[in-house]
Amino acid sequence: MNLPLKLQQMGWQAFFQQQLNLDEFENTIIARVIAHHRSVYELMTIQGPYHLKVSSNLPQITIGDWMLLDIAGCYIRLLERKSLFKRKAAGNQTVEQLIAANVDTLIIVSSLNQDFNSSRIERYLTLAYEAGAQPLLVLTKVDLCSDVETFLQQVRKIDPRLMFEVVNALDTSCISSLQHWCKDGSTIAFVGSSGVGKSTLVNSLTGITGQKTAAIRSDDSKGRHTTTSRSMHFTPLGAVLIDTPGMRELQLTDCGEGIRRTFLDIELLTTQCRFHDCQHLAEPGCAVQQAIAQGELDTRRLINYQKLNTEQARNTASLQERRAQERQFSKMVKTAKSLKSKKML
Ligand SMILES: Nc1nc2c(ncn2[C@@H]2O[C@H](COP(=O)(O)OP(=O)(O)OP(=O)(O)O)[C@@H](O)[C@H]2O)c(=O)[nH]1
Ligand SMILES: [Mg+2]
Ligand SMILES: [Zn+2]
Repeated sequence: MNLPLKLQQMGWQAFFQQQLNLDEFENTIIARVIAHHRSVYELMTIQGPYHLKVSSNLPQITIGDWMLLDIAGCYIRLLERKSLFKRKAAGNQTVEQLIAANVDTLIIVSSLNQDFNSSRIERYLTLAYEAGAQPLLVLTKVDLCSDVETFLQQVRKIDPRLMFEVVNALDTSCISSLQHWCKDGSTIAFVGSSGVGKSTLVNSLTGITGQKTAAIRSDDSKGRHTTTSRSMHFTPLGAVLIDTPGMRELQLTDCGEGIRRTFLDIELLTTQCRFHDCQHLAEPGCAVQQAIAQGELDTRRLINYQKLNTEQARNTASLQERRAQERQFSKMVKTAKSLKSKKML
């Protein structure tokens, strides 16, 4: 895309516009975060690229965020987010990591090969609903698949209303079905395991081979983690694309609502169980077990529902505990500072 870009080509929408007063609109620089490096945020503005140094004085900022800068390029404030993706950061510590902000559509990419995994798709769906983004499942490598229907049967079991597209990501004519999602001003993020074709899709939709791609391992269809950081791309269609690295670990926190929406069928069944505290194991009058016995619900789906619920509850609880500890610590520091300033320490 030729620079400079118009605000709309950067994903600007009325939701953000209405957060600015006239003075701000005339006297500030509107910037979008297009990449987050260790020490600097890369920004895009209508005047071209900008940089902002990462500092502990700034709030948590992530790719996709909108912010206002003064004429000198100094940070003023972050605009309210339309949507926010986050996860528990990988590793043992319970800290939240922001993945992307202001995403309208989350494209969940899965290959039509050994990578396909219904439980992983449900995990991403939970993330999309929790964040407030529209999910779209894109099934790649149709050109290498001899039995698409078997995969589609599994997709329908996840949710018969789930929107999906089947594509060869390397074939630009084949991805035309994705073009109506790529409307002016909309922001689309791609997520999915390594090697499923996220960067290939971004290249095909932007019309340039800007993103490096690499062949997957032939023995188990696993990718090689070719993309290592999140990046934003502007398209001639008007949409803004966010490419992400294949995440090894996507642990959920604070995702109760997302789980409810992803597993609406199970949630509805649980209301019909005879006992209100039914664990859906072997209790009499359990509507969930009855649906399994009648072939209307997969045991796999129930197990994943319970697993994600337990995981998000555990992570949310330890996150709250950590926040409480941090609040207590900062209170202690404040008290110590004020005592010191009064020369009492
Ligand atoms: N035949 C075929 N190959 C594809 C398709 N989509 C992607 N590929 C190939 O699959 C390999 C992996 O694609 P990438 O786009 O690098 O995958 P990625 O999801 O970005 O992977 P990471 O960056 O590691 O997360 C590349 O060799 C692509 O050419 C497809 O629809 N058909
Ligand atoms: Mg990639
Ligand atoms: Zn039950």
